[in-house]
Parts: sequence; structure tokens; C-alpha cells
Amino acid sequence: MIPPTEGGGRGHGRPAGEPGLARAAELIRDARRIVVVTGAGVSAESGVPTFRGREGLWRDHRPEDLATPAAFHRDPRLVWEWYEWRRSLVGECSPNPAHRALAELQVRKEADILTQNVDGLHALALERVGADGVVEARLLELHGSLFRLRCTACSWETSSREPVDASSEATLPHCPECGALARPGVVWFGEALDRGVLEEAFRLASSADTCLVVGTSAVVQPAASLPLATARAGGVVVEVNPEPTPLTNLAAVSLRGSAGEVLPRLLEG
Ligand code: BV8
Ligand code: ZN
Repeated sequence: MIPPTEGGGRGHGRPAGEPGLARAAELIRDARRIVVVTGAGVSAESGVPTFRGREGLWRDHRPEDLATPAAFHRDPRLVWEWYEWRRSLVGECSPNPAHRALAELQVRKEADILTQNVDGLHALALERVGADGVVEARLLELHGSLFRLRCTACSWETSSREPVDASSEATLPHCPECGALARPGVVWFGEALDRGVLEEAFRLASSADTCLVVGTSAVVQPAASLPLATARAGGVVVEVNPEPTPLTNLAAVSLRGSAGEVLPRLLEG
């Protein structure tokens, strides 16, 4: 693990070793209200490819080229083929120690999780932590889920882990209500996030005194602005990422390391 570094408004990547971790753990322990913002990096150790770098590509298609309404309109079969490849890959993945540490934080400190991920692994971790008593903590899937389908024409939608046959347009899923083509229940680039979810996310971020931001390159808006909402309201930001990001300057502490290694140590309570 790369030693944690001190962030803190100066945003330098100076190796701070254990003191950075101890300081971050103290901020989390003393927090009254924690919001957690996660990106693809929190699922990397579960084997889910992130969007950056080579592993984010599929047959040389970039996510930005396929995760758009225009791509789906142009070639729904190709887009469904990409989503089915991801659904079958993610369907074999399990929550890693990072997801489990965050699920325990949800139970122990009623931390709210605002995730950009569409892999469903936070929800699985929360189920497995046996968090039947979790009333307060929220899990907002800002960009939807690979395992939700919705109609392109009416309000029908459903959760499904059933394989999709993307071999031809005729075998693609169609709406049982109106017969129109069904689409993945995710938010594409250029599409607005669900208004209620987005308002709730910014309400939670603005009312938290601590924002833990894990495994995101912080380039996709509006999600990348959530930690800013905590900071603007006077809260502190703690970052966990092997690399610096546009949020590192904002962080009181920016820990250089992988989520699966850092979070269990950071959140041990
Ligand atoms: C909107 C679901 C407005 C789909 C996703 C210019 C042109 C066009 C649009 C824009 C533009 N400028 C801004 C925009 C808006 C655009 C945007 O932000 N574009 C970016 C690319 C500039 N945003 C939108 O379009 C949003 N909608 O703005 O609507 C609007 C309003 C009204 C009416 C109409 C429209 C919608 C954005 C949602 C897109 N959907 N996902 C799908 O998944 O198929 S985004 C998708 O990519 C993810 O959900 C996530 O948000 C993003 C990837 O980011 P990360 O999660 O951070 O992952 P990444 O791979 O980038 O980084 C991984 C990180 O983990 C790295 O930092 C790495 O160091 C770290 N890491 C690696 N290993 C580990 C680790 N960390 C810890 N541990 C490890 N082991
Ligand atoms: Zn329909």
C-alpha cells in the first residue's frame, strides 16, 4: 500500500505515513453526520473494471461513446451487448472489504452512501452485513443500476438479473406494458439524473459534517460536486484514492491507497 499522504487544503501528495490515516480515522470517529461518495475504484478489488485506462474499454469502444442516448438510438443491439457483457461480469463479482467496511459504517454511524456505481455491490454488502436494523442510512444509486430495466416509451421499469439476449434487435428486452424497446436502467451521458435523487444527494452532502470520497476520478458531473457541497457547508472532506484527483486539494486528508486496504483500517471504529 502506498503510504497515506496528508492533503489538507494544500493538496500536496507528501507521504505522511500513519499520521494521515490516524488523522482521517479521528475525523470519521468524531463525525456527527457522514456522507460517503464512491466511484468505480471502490469496486476495482471486486474485479469490476473502472472506466479509466485500458480495462475500461470494451472492443475498443469507450464508455462515453456507448453510454449515451444517441448510441442507443443508433445501435440498441450493440449497446445492449455492452451492457450484457458488464451485467454478466458484474453478476460474478462480490463485495470486497471496502464495500463491507462502508456497510458497517452505514450501520454503526448511519452514514449515507451516494454512489456513482451501477454494479449493485454496495446494496449486496449492506444485505450481507445483516443490516436489518438500518433505518436511517441511505444508499443512493445516482446513476441507476445495471440490474434495472426501463421502458423507452412508458413509465414501466423493473429489477432483473436475467440474462439479456442481445444477438438481434428482435431478442432485445421489450416493455410488457406497451411493447416498446426496453433500455438499461442507468443514467447516460447527456441525460439528467433523477431529480429527486439528485436533490436528496445534495441535501445529504450539504448537511454532513464529513464527506468520505472513495475511488472516483471526480470528473463526472454533477456527482463530482457533492464533496464540494459538504466543504461549502463547512464540513471536511477525506479522500481515499491511489492517485490524486481534482478533489485532493479540497481534502483535509487524502489517503494514497486502495479502498480494499485503506477502508477497513480507516473505519475500524
Ligand atoms: C448531466 C452510468 C445534464 C452509465 C455514468 C461536455 C460534454 C457533454 C457532457 C458534459 C460535458 N461536460 C460535462 C458534461 C456533463 C457530463 C459529464 O460530467 N461528462 C464528463 C465526462 C466531463 N455529465 C452528464 O452527462 C450527467 N448528466 O450532466 O445532465 C442535463 C440536465 C438536464 C437535462 C439534460 C441533461 C450524467 C452523468 C452520468 C453518466 N453515467 N454511469 C454506465 O455506467 O454505463 S458515468 C460513469 O462514469 C460512472 O457512473 C462514473 O460516474 C463515471 C466514472 O467515474 P469514476 O466512478 O470516478 O471511475 P473512473 O474509472 O473515472 O475512476 C476510477 C477512480 O478509482 C480513479 O480515480 C482511480 O485512481 C481510482 N481507483 C482505482 N483503483 C482503486 C481506486 N480507488 C480506490 N481503490 C482502488 N483499488
Ligand atoms: Zn412501455
